[in-house]
Amino acid sequence: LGRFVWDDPFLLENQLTDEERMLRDGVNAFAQDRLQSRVISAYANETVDPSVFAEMGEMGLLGVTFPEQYGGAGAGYVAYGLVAREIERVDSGYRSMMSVQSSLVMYPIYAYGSEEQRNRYLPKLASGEWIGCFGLTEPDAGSDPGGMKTTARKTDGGYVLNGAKMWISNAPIADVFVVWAKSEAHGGKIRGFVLEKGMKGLSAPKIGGKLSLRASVTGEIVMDGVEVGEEALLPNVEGLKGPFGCLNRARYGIAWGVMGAAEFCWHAARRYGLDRKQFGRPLAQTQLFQKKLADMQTEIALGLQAALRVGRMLEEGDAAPEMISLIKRNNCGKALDIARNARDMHGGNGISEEFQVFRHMVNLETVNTYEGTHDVHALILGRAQTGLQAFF
Ligand code: TGC
Ligand code: FAD
Repeated sequence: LGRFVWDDPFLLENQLTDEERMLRDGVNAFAQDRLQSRVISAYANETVDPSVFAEMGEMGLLGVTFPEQYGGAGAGYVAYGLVAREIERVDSGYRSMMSVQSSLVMYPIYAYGSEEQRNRYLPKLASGEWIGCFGLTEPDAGSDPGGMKTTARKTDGGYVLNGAKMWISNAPIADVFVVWAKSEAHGGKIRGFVLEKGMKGLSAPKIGGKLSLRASVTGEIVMDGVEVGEEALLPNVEGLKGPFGCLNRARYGIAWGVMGAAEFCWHAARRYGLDRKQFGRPLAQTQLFQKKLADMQTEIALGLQAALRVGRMLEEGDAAPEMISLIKRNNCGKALDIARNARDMHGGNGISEEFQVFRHMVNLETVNTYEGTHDVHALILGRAQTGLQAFF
């Protein structure tokens, strides 16, 4: 019979290539050294350090799946997932910064952009010299992005954009804005535009009072008659499948990332239970405590195995969006449960910043909501198995 490794029950390790393991070890060292050292104070003070992007860029963590010609690492989707897992083991906000840059900004420019757009933006986004954001959500269009009000009106030399985006990661510090708008010249269809900081009429005020993801900055994007040339339009996609194509990649990365946050919480709860004694014995020697640890171990092992499977299918070109909905929904929901239980298992210490499980728990509330809420992904899966549309 084979051996049982308690923290890697299905031997995920053996299912990775040497290159993937090497990359993972490098990201783990980077995240533990450079990100872990500042996260507690960044979160407490809600300070976002834009130099995190350049540091990630230097490590080759931005756009790992893109060809080297554009500054990427030419790696696969499993490698991308492993990067997300190691970064989110420290904080969901840092993973958010990485995944928006890679999947929501670099991807649409790579997949839907012209060669000029690729050459202008991708290398600087990959190095972290430029920071990107992705504007789909609006104050009145969240789960239903098709209800967006932002418009692009055709002019002689280009377009004029009007509208407002809400809850946009990185927006206040962004240099590059990928925004989605209904274009009159294209029959009201949704089109993507690449805007740049400093354009007249473009602003990105920070959203204050955030009690989650405080190490990552979130803002609005206000477009008040922003004039752009034809070269700002992403030429090769129209309709909602444009933004959804990006979301597929980001949601997939999140499915790995949240498992990193969950692993942190699980290991912390286990360690705490071994160290802390009540009623004359370690908490970890009680049946209830062990049951909770077993549930955490089970859900994480299953969640990682599912993410790996979808990653390999993405690499083979066989992954369906519904598979991604399934793992995004399940892994976020399970990670949130695990973080809440880990918080409880730490007793009073569980609410202290020092033990970090509370921060993970509150972050995961956002991760369960953004990129399609837990319930919206249920409706996507419900539609796929009944053929019935239950959104409206
Ligand atoms: P529906 O009729 O289903 O589809 C409209 C068109 O889009 C196509 N499509 C997809 N294409 C590729 N991948 C997918 N996953 C796709 N899903 C749909 C579809 O084929 C169709 O194409 P066509 O050519 O026929 O027009 O659209 P619907 O309006 O009924 O939408 C329903 C619903 C609920 C599934 C969708 O709107 C949805 O997923 N809502 C959730 C919104 C969301 O995820 N927002 C995310 C904003 S970005 C963000 O949160 C970033 S946080 C990042 C961070 O900080 O890490
Ligand atoms: P709503 O759509 O109003 O949903 C509210 C509740 O109603 C949810 O529980 C939802 O599941 C439920 N609901 C909605 N529709 C239905 C239905 N048909 N049936 C049953 N229940 C339903 N967006 C971007 O574009 N770019 C970003 O970078 C970005 N970053 C974000 C960062 C943070 C910190 C946060 C909090 C959000 C971010 N978002 C971003 C927005 C995010 O994607 C949206 O918040 C999310 O899609 C949900 O939209 P909403 O907040 O409008 O909620």
